[in-house]
Amino acid sequence: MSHIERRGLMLVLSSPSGAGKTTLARHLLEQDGGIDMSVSVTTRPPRPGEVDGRDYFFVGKPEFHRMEADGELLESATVFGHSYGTPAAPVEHALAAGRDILFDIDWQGTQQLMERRSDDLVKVFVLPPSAEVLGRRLQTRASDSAEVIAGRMAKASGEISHYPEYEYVIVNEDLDTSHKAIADILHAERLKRVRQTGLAGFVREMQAELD
Ligand SMILES: Nc1nc2c(ncn2[C@@H]2O[C@H](COP(=O)(O)OP(=O)(O)O)[C@@H](O)[C@H]2O)c(=O)[nH]1
Ligand SMILES: [Mg+2]
Repeated sequence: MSHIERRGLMLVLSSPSGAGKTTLARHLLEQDGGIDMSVSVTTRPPRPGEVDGRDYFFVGKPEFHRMEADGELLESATVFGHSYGTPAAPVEHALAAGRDILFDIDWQGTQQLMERRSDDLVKVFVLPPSAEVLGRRLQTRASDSAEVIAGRMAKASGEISHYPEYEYVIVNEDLDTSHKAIADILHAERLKRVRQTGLAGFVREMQAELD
């Protein structure tokens, strides 16, 4: 990237459960020093290995509702019977500082962000390569009960139907290829003229020297 000042962007990754979105998100965060994860609040109980404040902020229903009522959430939605939401303050700080933010949120949250922040939004949908692979991935995720897995399978088709609301679609067949696709999207989006807020001044100075 050039030294020209820019406004951060909001990269949204959505997909049905089991498409590999979380793996892709983790990899991107490791590889790219310019993007931070938006850590959501949820009323879902933590899974084994999940860390409060890293994977999610795990809160009770009263606290979730308070945050909602106080306008602390940029968006919120109910997914598989639990509430999820994006704390607004860290997002605003990061964007103003020219950092990008990655969101692992569903289509409902993406629609809300579109209403409020469409200029800053870059939307990527991740599809599994096949129904079979999706089913296998959900089954090997041992931390969920059979009941939960069956529920997720049944909902996958409905979630997948939202892919046309996204600008980019990645069919996650091969992880390396998908990692590269996301990095390419991010690089191109960062170069968009409207995001390079320092451009006008930069060009003006150049012209002053040239004239
Ligand atoms: N709208 C919205 N969706 C979220 C948020 N956080 C997580 N989600 C979505 O909720 C769904 C369930 O997430 P999770 O409980 O971690 O299970 P997963 O499906 O195994 O990733 C996923 O589709 C996430 O993208 C949030 O803050 N807002
Ligand atoms: Mg996930």
